[in-house]
Amino acid sequence: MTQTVRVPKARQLVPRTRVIHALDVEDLDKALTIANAIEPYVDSIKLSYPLILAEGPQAIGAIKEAVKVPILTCFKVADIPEISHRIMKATLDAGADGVTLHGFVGRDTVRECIKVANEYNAQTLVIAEMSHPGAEEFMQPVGEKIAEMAKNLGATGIVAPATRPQRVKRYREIIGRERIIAAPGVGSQGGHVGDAILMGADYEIIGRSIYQAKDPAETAKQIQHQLRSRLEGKRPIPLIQYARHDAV
Ligand code: FNU
Repeated sequence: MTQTVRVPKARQLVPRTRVIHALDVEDLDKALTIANAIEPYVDSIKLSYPLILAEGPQAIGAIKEAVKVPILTCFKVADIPEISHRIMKATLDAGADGVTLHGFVGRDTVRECIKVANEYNAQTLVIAEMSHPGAEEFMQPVGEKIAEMAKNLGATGIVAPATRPQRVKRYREIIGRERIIAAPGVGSQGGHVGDAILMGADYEIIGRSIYQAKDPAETAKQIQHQLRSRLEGKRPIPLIQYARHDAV
């Protein structure tokens, strides 16, 4: 008898608030409280090693059940294709709607990850250039090639640094309007709210500035106001699929 395998349907990223919250706390109860409180002000919640190593992969499903927005996992997959395949599958089976993966490992791994993600209708964000200063050393010189590869292999989008908004602009030129750009580095890493979006990013990823705040929900709300007024100063906030890279 053949068994029907139930493939979970991934939630899709939709740009409403243009903020992805990096919920890098290490306690599930705390994560659930924050996730519930900040949900109205974010388009997605991104989970990573701090929470999953402390609470196990079931934390992905627990957070997903508590909110309606898509859950991204930021495991930054960077292994040989065979192992990356298994990491992707395990992550998506645990309930992730999208994943980050590294591009520097090359197209065979990236292709394999995208193939697995497509089976789940899940999103893939290929890291082209990271946001910390050290990324200028090895990643920046190859970042544009990585972005090009991600585009050609059909990734959902790329990760580019909000700490260097001019680089975001360059990456938008490379990947065109069909792919998304998520930009971490806002707040704690020094990037200003709105800079990356004005340079063509679709989303800004914000972690510590929200979850370490005294009142994460109030802070996320204020960030949303700040973002809207910054974007409105330039042009009406475009709640469309893709940001325009020629906005400034
Ligand atoms: P916050 N992150 C990042 N830079 O910061 N995935 C990258 O280039 C990248 C990331 C993640 O600084 C980081 O792991 F590819 O507290 C963290 O989860 O606002 C979040 O983005 C930034 O968190």
